[in-house]
Amino acid sequence: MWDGLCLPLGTGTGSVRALAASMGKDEVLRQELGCLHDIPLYKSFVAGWPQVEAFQARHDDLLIATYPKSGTTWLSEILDAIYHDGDLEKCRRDAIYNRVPFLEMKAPGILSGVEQLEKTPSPRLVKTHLPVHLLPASFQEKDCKVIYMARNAKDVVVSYYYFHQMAKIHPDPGTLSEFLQAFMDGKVAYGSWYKHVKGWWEKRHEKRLLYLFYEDMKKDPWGEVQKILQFLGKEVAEETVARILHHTSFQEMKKNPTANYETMPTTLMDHSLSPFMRKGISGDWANHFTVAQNERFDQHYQQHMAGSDLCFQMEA
Ligand code: A3P
Ligand code: EST
Repeated sequence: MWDGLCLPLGTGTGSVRALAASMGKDEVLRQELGCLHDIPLYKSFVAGWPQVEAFQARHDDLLIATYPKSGTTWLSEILDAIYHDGDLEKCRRDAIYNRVPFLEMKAPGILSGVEQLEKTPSPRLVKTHLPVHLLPASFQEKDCKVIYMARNAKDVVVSYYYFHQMAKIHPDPGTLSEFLQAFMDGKVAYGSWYKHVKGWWEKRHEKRLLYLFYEDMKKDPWGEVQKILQFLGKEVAEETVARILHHTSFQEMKKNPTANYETMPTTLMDHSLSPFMRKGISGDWANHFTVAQNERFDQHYQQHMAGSDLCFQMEA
């Protein structure tokens, strides 16, 4: 199956749906996770790991690193718009998952992230959810810039729960209570949120790493985009920044088929179960956690964040 026909999942590719239907979806749908070193991960991604480990980064690659459901797509859309100087036609040239290839992505019948990246001209934007200790060596060797975006654990776990329902590569998440336990135990794809956010936080003083927070981006998108521009060494006119912020607002991205993942085959992502662009707010966890769940989560959180100066805004 790995040698099967390989095509990018494009927005305008009529064959994609037929391909998805015929590609042996049972091989990826609702499977147990495999294991990549110390983290649980989709078995198909684990199978593609040798190519990821050997990936050749280029000096002018920009890596977008996140724990899943932390605003990856939002940050990707912002960066693609910055890279195209706010030209929105160019931003609509393809789906976000093709404009910003997903490094470790591998699934039967479609181009892997590495294969997509090899075909992408520089300067490339690269998406990853890998924890810092599993990053392929060439990103360090080539001294690539990295933007990490973190989001508070409670909103991540709720968003991840809905994502498990709609993105069928994930195992069945069960009840929210069961999923909360799996998340706290690090038994979800990409492993422990705590280790992920803290691992990248330890690198925050490196000159070529910018550590951002979803909650700051919600509260002050203008200020956060200025931080990004300064980090990239780019100057952009104020009206261009305003256009980029409008284009990347939740409401605009939700209705934009090149940003909202609706071009993915429904066999892989079923937006009728939960849309990819779900709520886009901070503090939604409070609509989902019971008082008892919140107390248990807080206790666990304090144990696992003890001694760290990494702080999150949990409230809206
Ligand atoms: P919710 O499920 O809480 O709504 P990722 O891209 O890392 O998978 O993250 C997805 C989360 O980011 C989802 O959170 C999604 O709604 C939110 N998101 C996507 N675009 C956004 C935007 N423009 N503004 C705010 N949140 C956004
Ligand atoms: C999309 C966004 C994301 O942040 C993580 C993942 C993990 C699994 C991915 C899915 C996704 C997009 C759709 C797939 C899936 C693996 C197979 C499927 O084709 C790429």
